Amino acid sequence: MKERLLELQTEALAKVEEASTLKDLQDIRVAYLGKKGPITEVLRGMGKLSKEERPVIGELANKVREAIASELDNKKEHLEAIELEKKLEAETIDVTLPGRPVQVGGPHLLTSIVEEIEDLFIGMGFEVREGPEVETDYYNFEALNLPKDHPARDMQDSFYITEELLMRTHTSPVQARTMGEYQGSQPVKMICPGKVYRRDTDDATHSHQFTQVEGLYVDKDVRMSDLKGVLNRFAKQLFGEEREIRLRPSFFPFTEPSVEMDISCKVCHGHGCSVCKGTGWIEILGGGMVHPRVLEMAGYDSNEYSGFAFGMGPERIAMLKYGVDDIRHFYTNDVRFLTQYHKAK
Ligand code: 2NL
Repeated sequence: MKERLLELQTEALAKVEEASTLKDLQDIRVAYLGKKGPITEVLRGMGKLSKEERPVIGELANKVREAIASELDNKKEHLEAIELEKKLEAETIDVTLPGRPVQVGGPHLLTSIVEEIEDLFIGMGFEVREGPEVETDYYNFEALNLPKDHPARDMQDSFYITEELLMRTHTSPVQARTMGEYQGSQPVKMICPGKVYRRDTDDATHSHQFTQVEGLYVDKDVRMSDLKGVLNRFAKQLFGEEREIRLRPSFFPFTEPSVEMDISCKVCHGHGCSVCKGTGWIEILGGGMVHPRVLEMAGYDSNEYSGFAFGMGPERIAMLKYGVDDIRHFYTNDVRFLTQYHKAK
């Protein structure tokens, strides 16, 4: 029996030595130390032994069992360490690999243009003001010399909400509100950018919702030459110092006299091409001297105060500056269009 136990120990230790996986070790543990294993079997047969032999064999069997168990534990620790090492190796991060590009957003072309226009006028001492998009009939029309029966109201088919409320058709009501607040007590020098709404069928050059930037300068002794000087600086800074401007007579109900401003065509330098339709000039905005009735309605004495006003469409400005051929590009938000202008300035 003693020999059998020592034989089992040698055999088991040899197998532990050979084992290369944790599963091998588990199998060896079950085979040698399990309930149905050979050592348990030896211990079961101890009943047949003499009184003197029994403690000797019992002690040896326990020693053999401990020796195998201890070797199994050692080997297990060793295999686990190797496995961990392998896992760490497999999971190493190669920091020298190229990174995955991330899609970065940027300002919308319209936002960039409006901000550029704002910066130009801030530089000439204008204040930026905003106002409501849902307006009263009074501020949108009446205060701008467009009484209820005025034929010019037909020109601007509007989105009405009630008889008295509508989506503003221009940003002028923001200026009428500002003048109305001051009631002739101080000068006004402001621009107002924002969304405006008109009942129109959308196509390449029309949109039922678009943006406008209007400007107003009211003070003592403001003249048409001040308007021309401010707009000339604006046009040259936005489109290039080599561009020229010209003013043509026009009509708006809220200005008298009224003008339209053109800039010289960059493509043909004034000789005539398809961009300027053969004229050498491109129309970019309208303006004029604030109508005395508009000043009076806001509480300004038109004998003491005068002013100029102008309005432009940033979509049109951006289309001219960047050669965009369809106004709908600003609103359909195709990323292939939008991302082209992320670095534009
Ligand atoms: C255009 C023309 C214009 C104005 C806007 C204005 C505002 C006040 C008083 C007088 Cl409070 N006028 N605004 C004047 C003339 C033209 O806009 O073609 N806009 C896109």
